[in-house]
Amino acid sequence: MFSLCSASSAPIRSANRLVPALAALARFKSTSSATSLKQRVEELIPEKAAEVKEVKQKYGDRVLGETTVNMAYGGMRGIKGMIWDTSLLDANEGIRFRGLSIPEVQEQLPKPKGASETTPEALFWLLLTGEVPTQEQAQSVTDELNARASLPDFVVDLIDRCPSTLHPMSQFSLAVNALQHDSLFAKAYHEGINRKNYWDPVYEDSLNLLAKLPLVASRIYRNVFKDGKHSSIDSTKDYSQNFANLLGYGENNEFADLMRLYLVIHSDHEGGNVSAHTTHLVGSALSDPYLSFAAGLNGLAGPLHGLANQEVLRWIMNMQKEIGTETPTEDQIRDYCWSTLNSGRVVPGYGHAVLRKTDPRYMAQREFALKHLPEDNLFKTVSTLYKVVPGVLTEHGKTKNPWPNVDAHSGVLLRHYGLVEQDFYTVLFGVSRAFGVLSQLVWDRALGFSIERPKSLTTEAIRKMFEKQ
Ligand code: CMX
Repeated sequence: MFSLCSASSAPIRSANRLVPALAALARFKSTSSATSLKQRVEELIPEKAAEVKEVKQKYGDRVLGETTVNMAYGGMRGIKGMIWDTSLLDANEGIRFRGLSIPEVQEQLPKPKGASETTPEALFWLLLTGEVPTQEQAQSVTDELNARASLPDFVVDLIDRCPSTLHPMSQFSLAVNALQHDSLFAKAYHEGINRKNYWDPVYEDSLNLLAKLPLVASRIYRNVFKDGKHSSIDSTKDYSQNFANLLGYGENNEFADLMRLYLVIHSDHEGGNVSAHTTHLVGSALSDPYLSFAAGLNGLAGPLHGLANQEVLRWIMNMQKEIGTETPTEDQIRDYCWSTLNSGRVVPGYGHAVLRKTDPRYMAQREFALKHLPEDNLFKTVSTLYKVVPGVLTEHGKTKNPWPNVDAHSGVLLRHYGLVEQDFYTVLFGVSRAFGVLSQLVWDRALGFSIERPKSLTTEAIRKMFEKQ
């Protein structure tokens, strides 16, 4: 499956335009009869290691790009300096998971019986192997996760003792750090595991962590916003249905489908974004998956990253309140955008560091809304924003990308089904993000990636460097 021709480059792109999609997608079919994900990953490791060795031998000295002084000051934007095999972001096309676009993932990956959307379990198989799983393979991941879904008593106690005024993301990060108590990688390292085998306990920790996340997240939700009563995992249901049940919205099949969609599309966005890069960076010091992911969550909690989804809804609702209508006109929205920009704030949910077109994750959510809630007033406002904001931001002239990102749409969907507590939204993003960053973390250790240590400079050093010339 892994070939020198990167899983996320030319062939599938040309499949969109030139050759029949089915022929191109055949390469995503597994050639293995492995029924367990771990078995399949183990089969693939030598193949992938050989591929990396070959690439390093052939192209190791080639230059990937230049680094300018502005890039160093500008958040390292555009510097190519990291390997992230699970997904690749194209500025115009958006994200591809192992080469598959979001619509292709929705179409190709198996869905549970009665569901309209594919699952994060099926996506996890794709992210880890580069192969579209069969129904049975996806189900095997569901079964594995259900079997591992329980929390140690002290973690339950820890979450229950958090004041409801502590932000849900802080509680989430706290609980994930506490789960580190049972890290198999940390234990194996302490006992002197051979570095060739690092990936094995990292895989186990990752599965255990993924399995526990809905219990942690829903416990926080029900403690902070509801009655503090909790239910348990139903081993006959998929991850998203269970998560919907735990949150208290499981009776609504549309909400379970929304969870499936949400958890799939927020999972991975190549390696340079704050939550992915942080997880990868901390993991490179051989911190275990719990510590690495908790670090990533702390980055996701920033308002320029994952917290933007709560900011978007707050901003829209303030706008509705200030204007005095649930369905403001285009002119009213335009004026409100300008007042936000003129007061030195960003329009949340718009712009992106890499993307230069509308985020396909936004479009996937918009399509869900058009299908299930076309008459929702908040959705109508989100649609009007889509008409107005790009023009305003273009006229404003600062942002390189005036188009909406994923966070511009998620809140309106959650709110429609009654999940109105905005402060919880980034926790949902975090549960999803775990699928992406943990699958790459398994490969980081399987391929023996180095501890990260880029070079930094002082301003004075830069000045001297060029004054000399
Ligand atoms: N509203 C107002 N100004 C914006 C803007 C927006 N939505 N997006 C970018 N800009 C401004 C930047 O603040 C920057 O201004 P300065 O030069 O004064 O610093 C300028 O435009 C250039 O920025 P950029 O190169 O286009 O974008 P960046 O890579 O610096 O930042 C992002 C990307 C997402 C942080 C930015 O677009 C932003 O703040 N958007 C709003 C918050 C948001 O939606 N975040 C979620 C992103 C998705 C995610 O990670 O979850």
